[in-house]
Amino acid sequence: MGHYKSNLRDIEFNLFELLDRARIFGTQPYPDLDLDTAKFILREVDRLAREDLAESFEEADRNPPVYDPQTRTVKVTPAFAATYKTWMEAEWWRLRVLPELGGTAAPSSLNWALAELVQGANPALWTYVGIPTAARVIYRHGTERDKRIAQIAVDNHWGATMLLTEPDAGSDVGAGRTKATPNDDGTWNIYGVKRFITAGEHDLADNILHMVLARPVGVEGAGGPGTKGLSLFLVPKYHFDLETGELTGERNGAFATNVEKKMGMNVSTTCEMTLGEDIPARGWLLGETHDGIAQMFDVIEDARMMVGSKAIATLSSGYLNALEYAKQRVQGADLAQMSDKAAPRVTITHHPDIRRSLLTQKAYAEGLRSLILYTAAWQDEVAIRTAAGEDASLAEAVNDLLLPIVKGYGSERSWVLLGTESLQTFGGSGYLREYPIEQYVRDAKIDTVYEGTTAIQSQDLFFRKVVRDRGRALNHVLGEVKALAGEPSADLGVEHELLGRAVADIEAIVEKMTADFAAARDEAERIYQVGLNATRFLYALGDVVVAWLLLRSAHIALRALESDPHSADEQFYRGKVAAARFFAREVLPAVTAQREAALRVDNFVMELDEAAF
Ligand code: ST9
Repeated sequence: MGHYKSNLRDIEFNLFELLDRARIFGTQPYPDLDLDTAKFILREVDRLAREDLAESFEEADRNPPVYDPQTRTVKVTPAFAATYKTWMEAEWWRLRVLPELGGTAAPSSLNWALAELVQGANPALWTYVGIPTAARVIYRHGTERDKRIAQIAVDNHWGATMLLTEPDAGSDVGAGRTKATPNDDGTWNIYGVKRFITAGEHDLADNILHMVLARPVGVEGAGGPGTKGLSLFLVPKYHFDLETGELTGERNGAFATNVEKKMGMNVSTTCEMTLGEDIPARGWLLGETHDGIAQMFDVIEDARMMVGSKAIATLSSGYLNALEYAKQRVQGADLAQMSDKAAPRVTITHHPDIRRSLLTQKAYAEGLRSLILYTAAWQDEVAIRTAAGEDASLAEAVNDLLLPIVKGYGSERSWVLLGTESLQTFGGSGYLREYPIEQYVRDAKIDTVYEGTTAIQSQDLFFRKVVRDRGRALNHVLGEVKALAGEPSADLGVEHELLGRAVADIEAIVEKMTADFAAARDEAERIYQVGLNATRFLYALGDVVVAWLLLRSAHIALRALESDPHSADEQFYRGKVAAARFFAREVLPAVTAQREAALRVDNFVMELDEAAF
């Protein structure tokens, strides 16, 4: 048996019972994908993930890619190369490719459900299959020439990367110094060093298309300071014929000059890329417009979703591995017989703290899955409304609001719980390489860091998704939460009350942060108080949205149990109710504590002399 334990039943519950996705298949803009086919794909990818894609998980970790500084090339271990080939040949990745480029239009919700299965089985695999996203962004923003490049890249299964980060420009992308100068033939030469570039060099694909942020020099109206002065260039590893797509055999000047040694995600190459050092690095300006950061954010939004999806995929498998272990591991007597030294030993699932831990893992894993698929359902809504020529602005705003929660809150909760609960359930064995959990913990830590750290997600959430949006999306979501909290419920009355209180807590935190933000106009230092509360707000809002989704799920489960109390799904539904009840009772009261802490925030932390730290 492989390491990966998927939860297809819960994925289907979310898609078809909670989010009512069945109704969107076979209709615009997904006319070619009916519901039966979608369900078949889910089952097929689930099987493929568990039986095939998971196979190289451990070997690829123990045998990281080998970098040769002479040739500046990388060889990926054959076991992982075989996994990559299996996924590419299965062709399911084409569900993410635009129909204009030969793909099949599929709802985001289906695609992110599939992403969970793939990333749960082999978390690094997705980082090598960036081309559907890259091609979509290139097609959307590009000229006819760029659209052709996107087509060539898809047809030839090229790799794709995003080159933002530099040694002195991490979170602060606008500090980037990579430069671009125009050539007479319409191409550009790029010069600079990029760092932490995922899949920057490897031997899995014939070519790699780098999406590079660089600052044009000597060009009127472009190249100013900060992110707004950056433009986006398409820079291939190998030159190719724009007509036929065939590689010319000529190497372009974008080379990996180092591959990092890391804590986890070992098979995913993290490269230093040097451009234009010994031979020119030539590329094209995407869309012939100097709008690089906005274009790149089209990629980043997808990648942030990807990171959240990877994190929860790992947490879910971590939980299910821990559950299996706990059901078999005999240790200690039942607590109720603790004074009887001769009492029979029991499996650890009998112990209260293990039950607390397992339900914590279950509630978060399932709640975070709901959060991701709920977000994806808003992405479906954007596509459906746009195709119908209707206003999609609310759907866009809600998706934007949820993205930093998916990425920031999702990755933090997953990484922490994998360490404190999933690994802990195994006791000392969790620390051993014999079980997959230690690798899960190592592989998951990066999720809180790359694609914008948690601090960046918190700031994005408050400044951009709440303040700049004037609270429209937040009020919409909180309005839905309040509506459920206000409904009387015989079964979940206490939980509704707790949810109602937690929404009020969120509103109080937002009020305090908004007041500080407004006061900062006259008193600049007041903005520090917003900064001090930003991560707290991200986590608290995440907990409230997850509690709401779990409670909605619990109501569906209660209705199902009422209509057929002894169905094959009885325990599944009872588990849904238990997860919601547990989460509301255990987690939501902590939101009240966060409110108290948030309201007390002043500037003393900022005024402390550095020497006192
Ligand atoms: C990385 C790689 O970490 C991780 C690898 C993951 C695996 C990837 C897969 C393999 C690669 C494949 C590549 C291709 C395909 C990808 C497929 C993925 C599956 N929403 O607030 P301002 C824009 S990479 C939308 O003033 P500052 C907007 O245009 C490194 N747009 O910011 C805005 O203008 P306006 C990851 C946004 O103060 C403009 O930016 N690095 C958003 O200038 C300026 O905004 C990071 O993620 C948004 N949320 O700059 C960087 N925010 O306002 C983290 C901004 O007019 N740092 N824009 O609309 C940040 O995000 C900073 O906040 C900052 C600040 C750079 C934006």
